[in-house]
Amino acid sequence: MIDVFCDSSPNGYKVLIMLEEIDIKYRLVSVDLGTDPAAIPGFLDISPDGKIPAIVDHDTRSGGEFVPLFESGAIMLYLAELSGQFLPENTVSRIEVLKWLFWQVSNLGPTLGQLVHFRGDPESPSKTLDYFFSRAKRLYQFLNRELEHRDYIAHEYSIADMAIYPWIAIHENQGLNIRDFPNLMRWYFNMEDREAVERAYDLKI
Ligand SMILES: N[C@@H](CCC(=O)N[C@@H](CS)C(=O)NCC(=O)O)C(=O)O
Repeated sequence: MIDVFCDSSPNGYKVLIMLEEIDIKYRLVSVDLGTDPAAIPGFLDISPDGKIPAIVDHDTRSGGEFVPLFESGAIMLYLAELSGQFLPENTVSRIEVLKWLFWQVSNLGPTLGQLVHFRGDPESPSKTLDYFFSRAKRLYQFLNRELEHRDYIAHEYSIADMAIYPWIAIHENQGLNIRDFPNLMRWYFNMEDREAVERAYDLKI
């Protein structure tokens, strides 16, 4: 059994989509980030900086140890290795997926996260808003170009698509119109139609 500490934010949904895709039992522990993280039993033992998502695998599948993990990219990788799904074995295909996964956690997520943060603060300077908006638009344009000749970002459906989707799902909060990016929009609606994605977003968190 895997415990998943999560809230309804993009970093959390990445992990929930993956868990819904694979056949592994999990228990969702809802985390209200507005409250004291120390009040959530076990949370800071798994995620000492109080961030979600975090998981602990109580089964001793991986070498006889419990596995506590924070950082969504590491969690996605762990679940892919555990299930043997959504991360190809072949080195060239595997590294392609990891390239996009690292790109998501180091570039797409932080940029779009900052944009959403500053857009939500009425005191944000327009210079800051303009900066993050232009960086975000560039990332959307990049994804749109990359998806022109393929259905999924690393060719086959993978943990990289699952990591990217929740950030694009909140495009309205970023002031971006998905219809301005037709290849990205096609990918987005494909993703939205997946049963595992629907189930993840239907969860009561
Ligand atoms: N790089 C981390 C980011 C995790 C993160 O920033 N999570 C946010 C919610 S989306 C959080 O826990 N924020 C609470 C805080 O910063 O105290 C990951 O990909 O897991």
